[in-house]
Amino acid sequence: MRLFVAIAMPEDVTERLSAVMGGLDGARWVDPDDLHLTLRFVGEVGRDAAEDLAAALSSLRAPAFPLRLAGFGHFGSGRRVRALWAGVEPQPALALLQGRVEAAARRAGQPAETRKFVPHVTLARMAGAVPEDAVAHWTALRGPFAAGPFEVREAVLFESFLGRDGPHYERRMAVPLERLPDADDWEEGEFC
Ligand code: 2AM
Repeated sequence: MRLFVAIAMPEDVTERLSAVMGGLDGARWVDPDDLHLTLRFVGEVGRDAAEDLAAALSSLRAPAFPLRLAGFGHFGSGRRVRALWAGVEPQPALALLQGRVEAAARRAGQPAETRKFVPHVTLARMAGAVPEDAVAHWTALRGPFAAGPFEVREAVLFESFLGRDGPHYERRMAVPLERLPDADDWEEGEFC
């Protein structure tokens, strides 16, 4: 099975992102329900490796945190952009979570991820040769972009199915993040 660990986007952020998606020739837009921020791509693994990964993830501890999306970016350059994405405001707790997910993957026997972590939410992958100018034009038309903040309360292990209409993802396991007690959550009398 093909696995990755990610943060799913809440509905209001999905709506904000869907509102800007479209209008770029050659772009294959991600299904809004599938929008996510990848923490660790694992790739194709057998059942034993998947079970080891799930076990390592189940012992992961990290705090919940607020996350805000901001701006657009892309991978690839010149005459060939590969992907268009929404960026993420710097958030040390996100880097901490990503580091712990990476450590869990290593404990589960996965090879180290050598690429630098560039947090992003992919909006479109390019079907043909889409030049950087076209992407810059698309970005300029949309003006400044921000969404959230929203509270990241879990990391999710997803299974990816590659189909003719693009990939489709299913949740396999949720890793809850630790929330600091919020005054609003306390029941009356809890302080005795
Ligand atoms: P992307 O959004 O930048 O394409 C599931 O495929 C997720 O894992 C995608 O969000 C994808 O990132 C990410 N990913 C990272 N490395 C990948 C790889 N080598 N192949 C496919 N997806 C990868």
